[in-house]
Amino acid sequence: MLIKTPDLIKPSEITDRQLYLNRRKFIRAGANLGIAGALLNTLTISGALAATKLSTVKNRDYSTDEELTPYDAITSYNNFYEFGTHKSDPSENAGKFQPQPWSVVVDGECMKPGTYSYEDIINPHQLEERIYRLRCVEAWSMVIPWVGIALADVLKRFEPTSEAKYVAFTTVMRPEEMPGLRRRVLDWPYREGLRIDEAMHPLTLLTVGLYGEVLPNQNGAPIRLVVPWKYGFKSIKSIVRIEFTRKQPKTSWNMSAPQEYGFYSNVNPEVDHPRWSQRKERRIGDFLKRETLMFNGYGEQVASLYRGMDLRKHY
Ligand SMILES: Nc1nc2c(c(=O)[nH]1)N[C@H]1C(S)=C(S)[C@@H](COP(=O)(O)O)O[C@H]1N2
Ligand SMILES: [Mo]
Repeated sequence: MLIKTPDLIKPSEITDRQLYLNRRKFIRAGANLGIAGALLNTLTISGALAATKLSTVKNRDYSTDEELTPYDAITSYNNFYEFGTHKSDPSENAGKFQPQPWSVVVDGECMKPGTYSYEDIINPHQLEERIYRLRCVEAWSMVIPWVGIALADVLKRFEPTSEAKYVAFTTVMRPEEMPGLRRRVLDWPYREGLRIDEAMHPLTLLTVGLYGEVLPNQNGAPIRLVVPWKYGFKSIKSIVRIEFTRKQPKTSWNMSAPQEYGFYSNVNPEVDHPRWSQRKERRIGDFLKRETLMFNGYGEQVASLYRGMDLRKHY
């Protein structure tokens, strides 16, 4: 099987792959224009390294069939404040970031705490493709073909105890590679958390790729969370710590503006953000707005998690 992580690729191969991708792009363009491949060798190698292909099985049960947001939009219109607060900052500033080698500290209420490498956590044979809607709290949305593993399958291996009521996640903090950390727009490191049943829900994905290739740095390489029924900020990027806790953990946006961002942050068109409505959203690429769906359209699967809870209070 042809699965490689970036640290296993020799520089010679990277060059070949970049050339291959450039050629593929060029051939596509050339085919339309009716020109031959004679110019191919003059192409220059530029830009970020090409991504590595991942072999996956598509999970149709957990995929929407809506039109995919183009790769270029998903990878150039980002929120990743460690690289800057403008949507174009992450793709422009994340080139220095080193996502390999990688390790994650697992601690708190579990029987198997420790420091685990990327390879310990991600079994390439378990990778699935899942096409999810992502709804940002800023009222835009995308449809993204993620590659990942159900978070539950990863967490179970650490054997959480009965005291594990929540799971807390932390993003890496590398000022040398992440220029956005210089400004204290948030109380770094970026932190997020889920209740244990949310973390164990089969829709919750530990994500390592998109469009069948490893995650670009700006999308949270090498490991990020994706929780499709919650606002995008719950989907924490570049995770270096997973802690099982008894108490509800602190989360970055809640600490920064508690009246605007709650712990749950389920997509909810009925509960406005104090400064704007959440009733509608603009799908990136669309002209007209569309209605936002309760739980981002995943209500059938997740509504039962919140039975009996006042979702205006627990926003
Ligand atoms: N560490 C970290 N994770 C983060 C963010 C961030 O600024 N830092 N932004 C969040 C927000 S607001 C959104 S909408 C999604 C965006 O993910 P994408 O850029 O892959 O679309 O990432 C989330 N995860
Ligand atoms: Mo967001």
